[in-house]
Amino acid sequence: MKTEHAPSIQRSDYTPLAWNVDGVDLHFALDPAATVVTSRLRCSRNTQIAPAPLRLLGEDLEVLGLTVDGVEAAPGLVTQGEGWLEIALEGRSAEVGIVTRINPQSNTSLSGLYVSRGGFFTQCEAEGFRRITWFPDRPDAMTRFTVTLEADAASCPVLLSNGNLIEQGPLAGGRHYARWEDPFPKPSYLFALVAAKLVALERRVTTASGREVLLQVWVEEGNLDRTEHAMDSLIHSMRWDEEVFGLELDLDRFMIVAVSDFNMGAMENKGLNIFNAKYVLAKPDTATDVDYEHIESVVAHEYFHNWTGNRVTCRDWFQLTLKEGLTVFRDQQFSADMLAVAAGDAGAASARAVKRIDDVRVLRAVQFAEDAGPMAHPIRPDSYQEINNFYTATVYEKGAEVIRMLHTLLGAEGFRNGMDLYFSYHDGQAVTCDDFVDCMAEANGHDLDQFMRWYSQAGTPHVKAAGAYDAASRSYTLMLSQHTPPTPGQTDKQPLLIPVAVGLIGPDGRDLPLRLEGENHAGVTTRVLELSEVEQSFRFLDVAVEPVPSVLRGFSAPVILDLAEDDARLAFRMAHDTDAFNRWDAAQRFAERVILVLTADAAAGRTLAVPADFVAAFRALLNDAALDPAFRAQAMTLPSEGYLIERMQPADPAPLRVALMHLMRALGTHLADDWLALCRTLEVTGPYRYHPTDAGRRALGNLALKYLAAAGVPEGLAWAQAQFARFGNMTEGVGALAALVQSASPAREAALGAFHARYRDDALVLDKWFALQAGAWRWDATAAPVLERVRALMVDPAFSLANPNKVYALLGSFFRANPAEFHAADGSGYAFWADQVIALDARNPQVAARMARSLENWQRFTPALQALIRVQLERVAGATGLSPDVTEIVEKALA
Ligand code: 0A1
Ligand code: ZN
Repeated sequence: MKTEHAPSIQRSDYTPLAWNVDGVDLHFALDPAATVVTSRLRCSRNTQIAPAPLRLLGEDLEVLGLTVDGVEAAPGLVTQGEGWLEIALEGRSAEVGIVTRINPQSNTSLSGLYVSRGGFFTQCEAEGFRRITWFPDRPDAMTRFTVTLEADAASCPVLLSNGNLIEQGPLAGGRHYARWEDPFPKPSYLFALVAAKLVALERRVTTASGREVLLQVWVEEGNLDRTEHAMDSLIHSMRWDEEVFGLELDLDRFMIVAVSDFNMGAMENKGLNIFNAKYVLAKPDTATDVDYEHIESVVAHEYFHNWTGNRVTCRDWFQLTLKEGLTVFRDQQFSADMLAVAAGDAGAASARAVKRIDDVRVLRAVQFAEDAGPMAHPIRPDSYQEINNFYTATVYEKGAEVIRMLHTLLGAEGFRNGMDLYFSYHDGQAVTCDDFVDCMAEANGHDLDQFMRWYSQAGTPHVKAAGAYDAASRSYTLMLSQHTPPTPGQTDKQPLLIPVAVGLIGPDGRDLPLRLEGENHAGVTTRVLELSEVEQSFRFLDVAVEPVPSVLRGFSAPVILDLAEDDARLAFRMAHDTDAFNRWDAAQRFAERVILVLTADAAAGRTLAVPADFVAAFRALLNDAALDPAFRAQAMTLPSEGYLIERMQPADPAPLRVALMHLMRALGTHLADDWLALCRTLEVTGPYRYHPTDAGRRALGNLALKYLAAAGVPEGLAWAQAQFARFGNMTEGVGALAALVQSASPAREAALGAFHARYRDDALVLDKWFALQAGAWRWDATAAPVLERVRALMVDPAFSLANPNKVYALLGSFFRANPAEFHAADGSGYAFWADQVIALDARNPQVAARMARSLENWQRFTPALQALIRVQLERVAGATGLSPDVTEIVEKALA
């Protein structure tokens, strides 16, 4: 454990390295309790700056030896402090030798070298390498690595590291070794090793330039039949990056390894990507369509990092969005293209919109909340206490939106030119966000100075839109204004450059051609306006009739759009907006309005009534067979509770839940015949395939069951039970189970029991079982609080606080996906939260901090809830030996 109050690290404090490590030879004598790491660093002085000692970083290391140029380092040469060690090296170059001993088996933080199910694995981003050996563990220290692994041959027959295998063989005492050499200099955060009992699915493919490369997906033996989809995803990613960005795999071998214990999704270590097993393993019987989709995008994400992250990396961790925002944007584009191609010409636009909706849902529910709370930070933060706390939705998802805006402003070709210039200037370097945007500006002759404010300003901007039609001059004026609310440490906000895509819809539901004042060309029906001032108006000419504006099409900027629209207008756009994203958004806005009114009525004890107009508009969507089922499923899924809580002032989860249950029941009851008829048209025949058309049908069918089950419609419940009894793939199985769990049906418990019996030995499938129960609503008013179930599940033999996936499935779902139960009026959820955060922190601070964040926006809630939360936040803040990770979260929450 580090110091109790971690100091804040400032972006402005960056200083270059005094010594480069040109090469490192690492030798690992692997042993679960006592691994000896021998390291030889070939150092050369950075002659550009004033002489200074070599500074190495280390954590929880036992030093067995330290030499300089082969001679034991004299004590006077070495100075040591908390987490660092400096060696006063002479001359222009030196070789430093260090031997350390570490205990991987007792490493429960899953950062550094650790043991999982008998194998050795590493996780070095962001600062895990310093838990392996002393090193300049920062991303601008780029080094050529040669790695020798030595381990017991029986328990660890497979020995992997980055780059190329150059030698391997047996050793005495039942041990063996392998030597790997990575031809590319890299920062230590991209180092990886794996020593375990694994098998691989292999493919040989030829790259665009004609090189044959070996691809491997390594898993435990029993999981080999679940690797095909990850391999296909990898091959598709390779092809896409060649075609879209001209980027080719630069290694002879590319490996993916699945591990059961992993804090995050996956890690892009050079040539040796290590994945949370959840994002590798899939077969129809165990993985849902959504799992297949996630695997495809995570495999792509890690693969794309090979160029955006690895070949060009970050100068310091403040630049994290340089690699993450860009790589998320790339994986989003890849997934959209994959969906569009599979959907064919007729379905491509809808398929792309469905993907965009998915991404925006996450952004609005998670990132907007982050931007409105105590952890709000710009996509390029100015300071942090613990870097692990900054792998955030802001850095990743808002960062991707910022890249998307560049793509929108510069066009696909201009963006590609900027990327080409970026690689031509910076390949092999550790650079900054400014370097990236400068390349975009230079390649396009575009001034992006104002655009850079997106990198430095936190908070979600509000864009207000208001239109006025002038029949006499046949013109329509759209007034746009922007305002970004203050965030911690940033009270004054400057106007941003915001691309606002706009269309005007005529009374017949068709888009009108657009001609902006001062411009000649007419004909386009969606126009990207550049809002750069606090307030600006845009005048459209030759507008024959009063139009309905459709603003922020495709969600062209990560902002909150304030546009006054009455119910009739929302219903009109819900039925006619030609921009599929905005059509969905109109449905969401209408639903949000209805839900917030119902919530206020519930809080005041008034009778709840769902407006007939809303039900009619909803019914029209449900029955619009011309619409792609995947889109219909999106449009009829209500806004998430997390998002709605952000829209309430103050947030009160109990009446919100009452409102949501009432609305689900009403839509299930009033539209029961429509839902049942829909179910009959949606069945997918033939063997399971992961395909957007089939997935869309299954998603809509499962949604129909959810409404029917919520309303207790007997035929709907019977349908769910029948589907559950004979499900042929996990999407149908979990869909039916979810519908039963979200109902008052007595069949609920039997289904949960049957599911457990069938999958008791399958950890990943059981995660779904844990998550469903932790996220369950109480449809039966006599049922016990969900917290009781969560407590009971914690003692289930399949549950373990040591496994992050289990923690996220059970505790994460309860804290984040079940606000009404978690925020119970007696405060029991909060006391439980504090107990778990403290218990987790002792073993895994990163996981504990992620759980701790579920209460960071506590000041949104009612005064009564706030008072209860404060007590628990203070209890956690006062716990002894608290990690810097959790300390930063709770201190910022309480500040
Ligand atoms: N760079 C990885 C995610 C990752 C980040 C941090 C980790 O440990 C603290 C682990 C993985 C990615 O973007 O996929
Ligand atoms: Zn990433």
